[in-house]
Amino acid sequence: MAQCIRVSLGVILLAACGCLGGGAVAIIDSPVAHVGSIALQILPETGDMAVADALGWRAGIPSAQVVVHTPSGDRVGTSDAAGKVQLSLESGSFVIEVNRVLNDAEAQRVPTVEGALGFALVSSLLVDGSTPIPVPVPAARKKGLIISEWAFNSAVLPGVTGYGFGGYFELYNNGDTTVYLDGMLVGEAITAPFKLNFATCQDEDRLKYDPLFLWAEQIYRFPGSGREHPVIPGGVVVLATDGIDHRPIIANGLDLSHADFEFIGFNDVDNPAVPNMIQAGQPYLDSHGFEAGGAASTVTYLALPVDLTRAPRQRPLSNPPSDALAYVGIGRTSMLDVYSHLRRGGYTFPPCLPLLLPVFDRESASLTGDAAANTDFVVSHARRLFVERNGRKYLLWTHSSRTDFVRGTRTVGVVP
Ligand SMILES: [Ca+2]
Ligand SMILES: [Ca+2]
Repeated sequence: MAQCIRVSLGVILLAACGCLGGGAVAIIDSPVAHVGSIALQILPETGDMAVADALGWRAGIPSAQVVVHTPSGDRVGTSDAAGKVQLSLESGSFVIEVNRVLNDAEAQRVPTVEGALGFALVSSLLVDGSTPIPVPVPAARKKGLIISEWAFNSAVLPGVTGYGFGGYFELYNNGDTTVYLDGMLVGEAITAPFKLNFATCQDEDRLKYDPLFLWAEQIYRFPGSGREHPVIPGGVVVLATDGIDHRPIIANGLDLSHADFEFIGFNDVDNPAVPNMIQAGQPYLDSHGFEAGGAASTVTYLALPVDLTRAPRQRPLSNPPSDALAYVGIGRTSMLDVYSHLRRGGYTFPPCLPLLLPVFDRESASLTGDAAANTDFVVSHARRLFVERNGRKYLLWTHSSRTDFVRGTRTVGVVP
């Protein structure tokens, strides 16, 4: 999912697509400001044709709610029976939102194995005067066990350094069958969002842009040998850096002493009432266990059990002194879910984007606040509620963090 950024440079318009490895740069003679009725063709994504065909929607998604956010206000419409919607738009790059929830009759026409709930998209829309503009929209699926909330923003203690131990993330069983956590893996994969003085962007490419493996230093394994840690449909699992009551320590701290699991580091507290995750990656990385989101960017993953003794390993080119530092490859087919987040602005160094390949996450979210880090401590990134059916809440999973997650206040242990 290339994000296209347009910068006006006098009489020329420089269109730079932030694609993998840099991307194409096109010079256009002059800026064109088309104002008028533009047709958007709301289509199913190519990977979702089994869902689309069951509904007869291959050529277009009908009755989809479409919103395009422009500087002069939102343009809102609903697609017709052929999936087309006419909106008044000028040229530029805008944020587009599309939502289409299946009704009960439609849901029954789709094979159960697809787990489809509808279609949804939040992405960039490039309006350049051509019409109609195709807008491929992925299916929203139940999927199963997924990451439902992510809250690893550091707090700032007055007169002290940052307090990064009050964070947590949450899993939710969005499917209709019980799953077992035993042996599953969680952690953070390489992010490398910007170019450092001693490295080029390309140094990290073989780790960041491997289509077969997500490469991670941080790997934690759930305890249990098979069926000791079930999660029923609609069940929530909280994983805290420190499963303690943070309220006496830090303003706006949470009581995480009832977390389902906690992480243990080399200089840590250990609440005996909270089961510990098992360190399975680089052992010396974290003093208190898993803390995601260094520099406010992350690739946080959830994976099926993997025999790590047989997993591939390699060292990053940009860290020659760190001989002990090895990244472990976790296969794409073992990935259950990935939440990726890209900090918006504030980089001293040039960015190296995207964070990861779309096969792992179609587009990264970017939900950083503009305020200082200590105000973001109370903020979490939470998966949106998509539909409630038969008393069950189904969250939005389209394999795109940008589409699926929103910024909000923390709701530990509770889904929206
Ligand atoms: Ca800990
Ligand atoms: Ca413990």
